[in-house]
Amino acid sequence: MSTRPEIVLVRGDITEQDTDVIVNAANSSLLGGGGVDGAIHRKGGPAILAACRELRAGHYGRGLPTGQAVATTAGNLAARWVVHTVGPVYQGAGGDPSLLASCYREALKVADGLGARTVAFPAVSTGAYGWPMGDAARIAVEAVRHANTDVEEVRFVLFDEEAYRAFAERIHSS
Ligand code: AR6
Repeated sequence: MSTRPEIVLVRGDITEQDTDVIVNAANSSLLGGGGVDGAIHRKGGPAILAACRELRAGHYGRGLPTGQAVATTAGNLAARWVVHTVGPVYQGAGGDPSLLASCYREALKVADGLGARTVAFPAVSTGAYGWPMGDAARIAVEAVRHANTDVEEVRFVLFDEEAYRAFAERIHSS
């Protein structure tokens, strides 16, 4: 039976996490990029890109749509799987948060399908895609809190102090 996952905050580098799954803030091409995506491919090695290319050659011929998630091997990383999700690009105040919430929900669904119990997330969309950190933290924490999942621990891995504070405020304010 699903219970609410425990939420843990860590300041650090997501590629160093030993969770069953680490989530990649990818783009629709699944073929790599900067930020978290670049770090995961660099450290995880070529097996991840090879798996992404296979996905593109198969079911995801047109790429992974925004708000969805898909798993690959984690290559040389300590995690067992990488779950790639594509966050929305921030379109300005009043933008629709549902696609960003969907990234967290869908990644947890994929993790459930794998039998994963621990999942590490970065702050999706808050780098190259420009989503303001405080708002992104609110959306992420709410989405995880309301997710129907068997995952026992969700670890938000925040790269800098600003991100860590934004998530800590959200967790402690409600
Ligand atoms: N560990 C944890 N967090 C990190 C790390 C890391 N190693 N590196 C960066 N961050 P971004 P997005 C933080 O740009 O906004 C890529 O090129 C970073 O400080 O990685 O969803 C993709 O290919 C920020 O707070 O993801 C896409 O094209 C957060 O992770 C595009 O960027 C997310 O920043 C996706 O943009």
